[in-house]
Amino acid sequence: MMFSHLDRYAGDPILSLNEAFQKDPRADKVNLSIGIYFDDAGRIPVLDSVHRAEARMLAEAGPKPYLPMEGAAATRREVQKLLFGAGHEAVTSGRTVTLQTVGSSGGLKVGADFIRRWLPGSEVWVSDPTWDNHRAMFEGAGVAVHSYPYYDPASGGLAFDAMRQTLAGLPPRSIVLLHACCHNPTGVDLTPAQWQALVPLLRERELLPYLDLAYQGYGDGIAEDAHAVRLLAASGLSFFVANSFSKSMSVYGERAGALSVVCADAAEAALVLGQLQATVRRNYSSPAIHAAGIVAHVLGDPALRASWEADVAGMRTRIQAMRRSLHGVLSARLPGRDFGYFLSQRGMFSYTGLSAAQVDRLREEFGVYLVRSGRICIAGLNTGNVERTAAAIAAVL
Ligand code: KET
Repeated sequence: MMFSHLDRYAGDPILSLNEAFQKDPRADKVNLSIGIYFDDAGRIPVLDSVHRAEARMLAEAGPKPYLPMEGAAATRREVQKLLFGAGHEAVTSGRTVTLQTVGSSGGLKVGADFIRRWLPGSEVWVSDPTWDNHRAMFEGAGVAVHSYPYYDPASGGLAFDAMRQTLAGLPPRSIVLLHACCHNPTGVDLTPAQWQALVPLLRERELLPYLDLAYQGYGDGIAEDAHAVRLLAASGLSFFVANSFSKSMSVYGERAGALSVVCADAAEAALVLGQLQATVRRNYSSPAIHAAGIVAHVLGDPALRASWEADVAGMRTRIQAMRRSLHGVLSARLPGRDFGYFLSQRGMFSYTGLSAAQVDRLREEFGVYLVRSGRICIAGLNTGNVERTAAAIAAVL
């Protein structure tokens, strides 16, 4: 018996719930658990741009060698343009390195391993609350994780002063994990003015920001949602950014993502690239060639790019419409309560303030699945289920 001493894995709070949903036999069940965009018919869309990119790749029938550790050159170039904007000094100067990674999760973990090895005294501060896996990944890399105040339950908004106060007291070279847009799980983002106000603080305290950009395009727009990335790059700070195409291209299982590190100059960037390559080699050796092709074609071909941008706008607009419907039904049913947060929170998620017991009731009595923190994935709502889902939420509130 080699393994009988193992702790039983309790399961992941998000992924296990999604599995439980699949097994639920009720026809009218509603999946608001995992961060996946479903269309109005409740399906994961196949974007036309992605489909056409894949058709080209199939027609080309190219060989499938190993990619380099850092991924495909064309993909990395397109990611840089997407994140920083064409011609940004941080890119043209050569002081930014970008690796195509195995989803943004792969990028986050490679970055975490790199920090553990090369900034061994640094600890990570994540927002309270954050995506559960942030803590797990950094702790898994051997980096201690703490939190800074972020969500203000009283207002359903941002506790910005408390956040700033905590950040102002951190030791130099602490890593500050920030959601670049569409905060998961709360939907509460910093305004451009608040991002601007963070810059001098990050600089004075010598903090190292680590941006997670998993929902680009779901907030205000593709370029707009890169605001924080471009602001930090223009400010001259060094920072990390892990970005995902899972949601923005609806390619979850392809594992398409990237990790970029903005450095002081090109010489430093070359050192960083080398050690990131070494980190990748030790983890998964090299990323996926199919994901590389999708991203490079969709971003690099003007026609596919235009089609993709229109699809992202469509996904964003549909989510906003669902926010309005949810707000409308709940406000009508419970007139004494303020549900304005559904309208001000952005991206795929909102924090409902529902307790774990209320979440359990929603699942058991109404077949409505959401994470026990009270996070709701708005993209699981559609014109066919939003009214009864809102009614169910009103019933347990
Ligand atoms: N960052 C954030 C903030 C995030 O919400 C996810 C996924 C990822 C990174 C990972 O993305 P990827 O590029 O596919 O590795 N979040 C959803 C799914 C999950 O938990 O894995 C979710 O929160 O439901």
